[in-house]
Amino acid sequence: MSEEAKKQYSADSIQALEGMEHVRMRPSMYIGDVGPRGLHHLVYEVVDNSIDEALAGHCDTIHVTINEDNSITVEDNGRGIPVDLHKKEGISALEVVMTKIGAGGKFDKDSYKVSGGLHGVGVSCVNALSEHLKATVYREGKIWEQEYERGKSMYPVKPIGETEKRGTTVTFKPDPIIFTQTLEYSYDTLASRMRELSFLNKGITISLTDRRHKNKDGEFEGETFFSEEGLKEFVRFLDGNREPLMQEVIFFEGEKNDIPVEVAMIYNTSYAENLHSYVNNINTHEGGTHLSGFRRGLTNTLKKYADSSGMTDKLKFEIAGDDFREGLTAIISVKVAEPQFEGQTKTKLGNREVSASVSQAVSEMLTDYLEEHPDDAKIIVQKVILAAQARHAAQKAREMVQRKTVMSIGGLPGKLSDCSEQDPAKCEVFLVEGDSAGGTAKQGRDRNFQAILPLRGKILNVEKAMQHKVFENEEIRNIFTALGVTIGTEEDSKALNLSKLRYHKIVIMCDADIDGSHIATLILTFFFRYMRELIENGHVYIATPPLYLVKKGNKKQYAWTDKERDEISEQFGGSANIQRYKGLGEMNADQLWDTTMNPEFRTLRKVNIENGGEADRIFSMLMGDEVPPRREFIEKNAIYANIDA
Ligand code: 0RA
Repeated sequence: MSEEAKKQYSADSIQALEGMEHVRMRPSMYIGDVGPRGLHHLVYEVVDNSIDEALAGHCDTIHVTINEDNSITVEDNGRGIPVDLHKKEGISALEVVMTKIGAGGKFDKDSYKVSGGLHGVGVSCVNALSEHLKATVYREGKIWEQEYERGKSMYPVKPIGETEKRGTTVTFKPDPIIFTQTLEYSYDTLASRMRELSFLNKGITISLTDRRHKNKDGEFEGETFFSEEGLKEFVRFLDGNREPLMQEVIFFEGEKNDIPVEVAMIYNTSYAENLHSYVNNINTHEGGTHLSGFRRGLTNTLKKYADSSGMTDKLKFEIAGDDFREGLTAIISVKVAEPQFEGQTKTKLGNREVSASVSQAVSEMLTDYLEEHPDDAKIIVQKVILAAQARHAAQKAREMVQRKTVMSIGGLPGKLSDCSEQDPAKCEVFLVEGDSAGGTAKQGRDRNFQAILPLRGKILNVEKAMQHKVFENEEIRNIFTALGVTIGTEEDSKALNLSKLRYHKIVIMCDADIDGSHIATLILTFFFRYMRELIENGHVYIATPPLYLVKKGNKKQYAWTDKERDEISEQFGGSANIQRYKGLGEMNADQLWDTTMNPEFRTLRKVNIENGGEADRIFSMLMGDEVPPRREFIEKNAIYANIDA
């Protein structure tokens, strides 16, 4: 390097550092949080760069490895990140990509970056938040390498050998100074995202290897994901536990005003609406303009078709938007050059122009589809008519709920033992299985801020019930009124109104056995289908009562697992008296308070939906008609596996 170049090199390094330092100072601004979620986002960010290279047509295979030390390696067979001098920056392009915030891979002006992590921040962020990162580039016959410590390059990019290969390999180890909560990668979380990416980007092979664990045959655990049919397969995967109404998944793709739109959908015998939407491979949990465009396109097209078919002539009321989506499972995936994300979790697409594009694209393509598939078209219209009739009945039932609400004393259900605090942010309500446990909880609670709502045994399985049955159900009506949540507006019969939510913590408290977890799952299913925003906004929790009380002399301690039980017993010098709690009812009020309700000592598990598709599949499996997969799942007692992080 010349003196001049050296000066430039260090000047640029300093400037780059400022951006990188900022990432380290405010990591959450860039990756959302520094808990397990942020930790996993680092992987997605790196993989997204390889996906972009694949979408540009230069790469078809991506290998992701969880190494023994919980570092991650992402390897692709793309063109390799350029290593030549970046004219403006005066350093290797590779170093620019790795150390400049916002540099991304935007050399190619023609190929807009379509994928991108939740915040689309680029691999330099990952570098800044890693205690060590190594980038290796295989390109034009040579191997190049550069390493970094906490985002600072350790030496200029150097050639280290020759190769026939092409591609980029990045290995990074998240920085323990930043990720203080955990550094441990979850295989399942990564696998579910890699599977999702393979469905969203058909034709790309994505493998995941876990070098921390070997299977029986002495091989590392892992899976390879590849989808030939993309979204079509994704829909079949999501609906694996439901009964389809048609043989083939409806699929169409096209482009409108430079926005690529892909839709796969099928109707099934259930009453649930299952829409999953993606923008640039990001799951838009909160929906947005693309989703409303899809809804409008679907409604208009089906309405037109139904009217012209004459099948709806005898109907005495209007068909509503919802009716077109009952029993519909659909995935809509769009690519937007400059997406604007809004909403609580920044997963709602805000770009106004997208709505009309998607709506037009869907209308045109669905109209063609219906013309060409009259049998499917007929099935859909029949399903829609049934849905409209059921909704009509449901509306009557709902009006009854509202009237009852006004009539009962103070508007609250008689079974609710309310708390005295008035500020919802400070209030908690425990939904407790059974009247007897409800009684204990009522005695044990702190009545200042804790309310108790006992629920009778098994609550209704909403996955299998029609909407009007759900609204007629007394337990469910009690939940609505106790929480202060109302549902339904003129335009949208399922719109939630959370503005009068009476408790910011809603705690499901059930026995720590199979029955208890089944009941917890029923309640969760209800929240998932009818009050999903409560979960999304982080209001829903699961209490964790202990399994054992270990006693010896005047020493006693609770245990939540068999291992804990044995350890405590040993601490007590062995031969301790062990009481197994078969249910909440066996605990007295003090014990319940000490172990499960007292904010100082309890553990509440917050329910969150990391992956809507996965949660949807699990609920439809747990609560649907097919018994064997449900039994197997419950027996493995991993009920909350992918629902609760
Ligand atoms: C921009 C230009 C070129 C390659 C890439 C980006 C690239 C970036 C990443 C990140 C991970 N893997 C990647 N593979 C490629 C190459 C342009 C050219 O060769 O003309």
